[in-house]
Amino acid sequence: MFDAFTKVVAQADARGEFINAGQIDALAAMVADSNKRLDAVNRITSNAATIVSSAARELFAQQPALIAPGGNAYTNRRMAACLRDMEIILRYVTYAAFAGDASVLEDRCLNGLRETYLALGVPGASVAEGVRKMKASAIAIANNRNGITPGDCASLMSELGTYFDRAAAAVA
Ligand code: PEB
Repeated sequence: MFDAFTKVVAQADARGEFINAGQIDALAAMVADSNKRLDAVNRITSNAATIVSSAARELFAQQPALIAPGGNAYTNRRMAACLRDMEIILRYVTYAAFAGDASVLEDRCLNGLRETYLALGVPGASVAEGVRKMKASAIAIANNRNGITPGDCASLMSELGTYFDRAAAAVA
């Protein structure tokens, strides 16, 4: 598991090189904006239940077969497993955003997840759609400018988006 710093160290070491100026600039920019990153992680974390439940509600409204008899989320047990899976994925996305690196998400959550879903008969494309719905609401919450001094969060929000995109792509 890497963060943005240890990733740069590992890459430099693999080449036997010193850390170059471009890498230092990129990390310096990340540090300069770190309050935004921590705020965004805090906002998503404190709204996790809302993000999961509203994404799930939208998913089931759009794909009602999932919760009809015979659907993969039918029965309370499978519904609970589904909500839990969405929460797990969101939790790892917040770790990746916190660390500024996707490796924790890739290694501990997404690795093998497609195969797990195939074996269980969980429809990966539907999970991916749920992840995209969480992406929309998490970014809306993290990027909400009401009541704060608005700054430029464009690159942070697009970085955040890439973690959701990785999760969706891993299971679709
Ligand atoms: C992954 N999900 C399920 C299982 C596992 C995971 C390992 C099997 C064991 C169990 O039921 O607990 N676990 C989960 C995960 C990590 C992990 C992400 C990462 C570290 O350890 N069904 C749907 C929806 C979707 C869904 C599309 C969006 O119709 C999910 C939610 N996952 C779902 C369901 C099950 C499941 C299990 C319904 C239960 C399947 C079953 O038992 O038939």
